[in-house]
Amino acid sequence: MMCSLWRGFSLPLTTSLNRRFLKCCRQLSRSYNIESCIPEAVAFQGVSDHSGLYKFSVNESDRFWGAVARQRLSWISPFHTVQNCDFSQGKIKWFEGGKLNVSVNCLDRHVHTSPERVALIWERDEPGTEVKITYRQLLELTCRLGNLLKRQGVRRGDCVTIYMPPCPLAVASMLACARIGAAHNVVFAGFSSEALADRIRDAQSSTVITVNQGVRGGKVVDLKRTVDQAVQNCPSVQQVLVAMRTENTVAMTDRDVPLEEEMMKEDVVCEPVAMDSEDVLFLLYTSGSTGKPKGLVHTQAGYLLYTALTHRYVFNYHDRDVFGCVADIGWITGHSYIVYGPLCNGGTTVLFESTPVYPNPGRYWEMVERLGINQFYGAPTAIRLLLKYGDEWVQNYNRSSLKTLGSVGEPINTEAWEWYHRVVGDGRCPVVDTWWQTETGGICIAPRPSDPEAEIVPGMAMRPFYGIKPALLDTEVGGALSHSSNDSTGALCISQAWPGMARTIHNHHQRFTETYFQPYPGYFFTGDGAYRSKEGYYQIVGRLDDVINVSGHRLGTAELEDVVVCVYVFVVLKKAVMVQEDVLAQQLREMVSRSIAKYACPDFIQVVRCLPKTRSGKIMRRVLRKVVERNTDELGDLSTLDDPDSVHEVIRGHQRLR
Ligand code: 6R9
Repeated sequence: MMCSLWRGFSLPLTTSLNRRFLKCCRQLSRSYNIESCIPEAVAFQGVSDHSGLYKFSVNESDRFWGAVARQRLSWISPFHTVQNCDFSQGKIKWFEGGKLNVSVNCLDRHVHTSPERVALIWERDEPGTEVKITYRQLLELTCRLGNLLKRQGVRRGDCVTIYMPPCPLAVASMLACARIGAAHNVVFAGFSSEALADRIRDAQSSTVITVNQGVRGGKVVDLKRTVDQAVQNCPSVQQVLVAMRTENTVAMTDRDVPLEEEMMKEDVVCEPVAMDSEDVLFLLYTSGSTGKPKGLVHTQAGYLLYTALTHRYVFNYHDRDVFGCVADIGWITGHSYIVYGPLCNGGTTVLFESTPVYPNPGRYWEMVERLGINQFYGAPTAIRLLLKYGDEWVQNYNRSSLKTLGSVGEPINTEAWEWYHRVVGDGRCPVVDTWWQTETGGICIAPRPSDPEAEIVPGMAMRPFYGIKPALLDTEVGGALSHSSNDSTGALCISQAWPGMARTIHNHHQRFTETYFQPYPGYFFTGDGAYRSKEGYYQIVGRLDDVINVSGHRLGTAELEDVVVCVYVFVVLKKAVMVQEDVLAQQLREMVSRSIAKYACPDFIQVVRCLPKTRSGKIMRRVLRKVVERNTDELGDLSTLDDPDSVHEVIRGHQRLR
């Protein structure tokens, strides 16, 4: 029974159950047409063209978001106030008075119209073994899990920790929480037991959901064992639900509950709870540059609306497209663009379990061909890695299904952008470089949020999404001066609220206001620096805490990274490149003085095998800086570090160089 659940999801569904089921859905859903677009929603308000619509969305944000929320979401009862926000207190509330259930919006209403449409394609580690789950099946799994959670004592307002790789039961677990009114706290299944324990303790979870083992890049990982170690130090945990990803048995204690076995005993109908718009949907921990990880809080209606809308318009997603976001569900990208945005839109979304180089560097593109992926969304770090292996790995596969290529997580340097566009997209797919954060909930700046024909400049995030009003503030004078003209640089802030933004840091509202609203009063501060071009397009120049000062000139890291990585340069060479270090150093110095300026020339150049990166692929620059400053006792929070050896190697190499 367990295996069939993982392999084929061939759950029996009797006609009578089916009827009950649909009746339940019908009561909850209103007619919904994914093809209807925003301009129609606000057309009655006299707006017809795209730039007019953007202006309307920021100038008349209540009318804009009110109309879109009524059109796009199914409400159990309507909201009375569109927004009630005050940045000075960090108060953000949207759609007050409204009641809805997120799982109904993501599942039931699509089951009502097209039950056999594929919701999830689970791209398992071994190529060619994918599993497809329809909306009907996903609703069934969600309901059974919801009932199981209730039987295990999970109540509305509780927070369930999910420690699972991307798989249908992980998505069903998230939606089951939403269905019964619990919050979820997904922890990336690559985190150590200490990092997991920290997050479970902070969230005060009584229930953890995990799998016996994970499978990634041909390797089996004992996830349940990590959970066992973690919960030893988590007194709040009363039970661990264990799904079987592999057939290997694991030791079970009194606390452990065999998930598939128990959920199969449950009913396939689970009454959705009517949630207030501002009830918590999930916590997601993200590490700051100092201090403990922050549990950012997202709520129901605003988050769902914002992810659905950005998913539809930034990627130009259309009904029946196959959306392939290769992030992990443990990051905000996975939450917003694998789960909530695509499912709210009734889309088909891919869950990628493997790595970009398993079993070989053609994996992504072989998958694109086999699954017919239309929108591919990945990270610059993977693009840079694949570029090193050469074009053939891409060209071996048919990529004609691709329509849009997305990038997220870091600035995408020109070489990677150009390769992605020319080689992967055959020069015919727009590359959308999407800027956003865990804190923003969804994409805020992207090339084509409103106009599928708009110009795209390589390496620029370009334009704000509907309702997003960016501002560049002067970092030197404490934000007193705001740059309103074009061709200027500053701290990237957002000057009015949008529905997708985080509401607080779990249990630390003061830290929330201090971090995001106090640095520039009246604005949400992103922590990133940006440049606004003469044409008014935005380019992200990297984290402000990464800004480096060379001979009195402020340099954003992205600017330098276009050529090399930093002024103390760490160089990672392409595979099979053999070069003497001093020759390389000379060449790099010449490149920098030619492309940027003489003053930017690096003093030290260190060749390394790899850079210390977070598990989501961001370079941990603060760690590099500490190494260079010889402050290796103060490396800070390393819980997100992917490969601990990388730091030791960098330290050893640095010592050799001095
Ligand atoms: C979605 C995500 C957020 C930080 C953000 C910025 C960097 C993300 C970017 C980008 C340049 C882009 N970032 N997208 N920088 N261009 N397109 O990654 O969320 O993990 O919270 O990271 O990532 O520095 O502030 P999160």
